Amino acid sequence: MSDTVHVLNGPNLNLLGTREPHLYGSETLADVEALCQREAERFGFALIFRQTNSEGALVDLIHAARGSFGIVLNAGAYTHTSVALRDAIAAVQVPTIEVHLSNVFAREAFRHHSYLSPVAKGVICGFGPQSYALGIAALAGLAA
Ligand code: CA2
Repeated sequence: MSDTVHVLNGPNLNLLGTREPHLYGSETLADVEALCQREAERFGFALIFRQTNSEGALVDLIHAARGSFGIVLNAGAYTHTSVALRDAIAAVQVPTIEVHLSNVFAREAFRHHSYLSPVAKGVICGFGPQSYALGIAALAGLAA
């Protein structure tokens, strides 16, 4: 439990690799999971990797991460809208790294604001699937 990292994915990320490759690349969510599995093993973490399209279910997945080592969270569009997710992150008191595949600051203005960043340990964006690997490495760095 305390050596487990939860990688949580929000809406539409199940479509990765099937549409909009110019924005999100050609790797699928299964490819991202495999990358996270390799990175987690490198640091001796157990990995729980989940995706949901539902805001409430994502709140439940954050609650389920209570007592774990950390969370790597790509909340997708809920990043820019959800007070519920922000409150869940603050409530569980688990170090949470907010990640994005794309550089949200190079995109539309509405993507520049995140409700989650103020309660996240840190934010990584713009590196494609590598953002997730960097998120896991960042959590591992907290132990050092
Ligand atoms: O860059 C990211 O990782 C985002 O979190 C992705 C979200 C977007 O709303 C955020 O602003 C930035 C969108 C995820 C949608 O994923 C798709 C993947 C393939 C095809 C269509 C959507």
